[in-house]
Amino acid sequence: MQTLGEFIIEKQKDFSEASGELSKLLSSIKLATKIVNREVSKAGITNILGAVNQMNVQGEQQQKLDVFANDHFIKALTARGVVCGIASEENDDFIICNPTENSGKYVVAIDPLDGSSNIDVNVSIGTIFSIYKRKSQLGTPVVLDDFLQKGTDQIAAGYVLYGSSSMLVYTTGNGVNGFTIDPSIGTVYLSHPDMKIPSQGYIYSVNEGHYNSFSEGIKKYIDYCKDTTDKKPYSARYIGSLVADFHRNLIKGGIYMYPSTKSAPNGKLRLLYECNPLAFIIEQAGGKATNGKRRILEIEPKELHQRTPILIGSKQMVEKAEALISTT
Ligand code: P6P
Repeated sequence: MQTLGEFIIEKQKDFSEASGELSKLLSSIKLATKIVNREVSKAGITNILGAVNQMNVQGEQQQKLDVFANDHFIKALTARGVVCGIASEENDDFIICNPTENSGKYVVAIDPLDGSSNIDVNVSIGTIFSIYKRKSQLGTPVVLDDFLQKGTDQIAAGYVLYGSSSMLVYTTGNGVNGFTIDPSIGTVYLSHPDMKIPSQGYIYSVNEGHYNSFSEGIKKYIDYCKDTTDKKPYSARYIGSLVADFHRNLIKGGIYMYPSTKSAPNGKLRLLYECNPLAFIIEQAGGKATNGKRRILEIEPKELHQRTPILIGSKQMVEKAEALISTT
């Protein structure tokens, strides 16, 4: 089986102007993935469980593994000199990498450990990342505008799922490929080449505890999912861990929704380092991602941690939801 390292080198030939910097960046993500995976897989037996007494920019209790993951992804991304700036869910402001040279060609937006509230109950969690070319001049410090680029401008995007087996899934705009970590030797193998999401699925993922505060259109779609008069019944599957729900839907078909609610009018999920990278991946896999009215990748970012409602998954399911939303 081909390793991730061999795959990155082979695919580098797809980019005639490739100077190897994106390959170096992807390899740094591979390194951080293996380090975080090792800690996540033994979280139960080290003192890394539980929360540190800090709150992150989201006002959420930071879990120790959050901090560990954030530190190691930032360290790995900074070490190779190809990244000039990082926007992380765990940091209020963006990070300037290598401020003396500012030579990095890329910026990265990352959620180092999404779903971390699930750590203590042993539910799969994930890392989500998005890669852009900087807009500002090489040699100058990275600026906010380098991060506020539309999702359509992403160079690459991916996620890591720390689960029963841990996987790295990513795209550079030429399809989606999944790699599985062999923990016994730490090698990462191409296990899911050219991933495609079924255009129709029978799984819907949404926190129905918020049902009463959803819009009429979202309620209509959820009622449609439950309706069995003239269609096969759907299954409700909601793990409460975005990467786990997303990955299952990518493989089996399905739709994940985090709509706006009365208390969260822009939804809960972040545009830069959750919705845009997953939207890039799902479109490359033949699926669709929208805020209910607009393609996620077309949304113009205004700030680092801005939220957006999201419906993402099988094309026909997302389109059915959009059609019902448009009638209200
Ligand atoms: P709720 C985890 O905090 C997360 O960001 C996603 O991983 C997950 O899908 C969602 O929030 C769960 O949110 O409001 O349903 O508990």
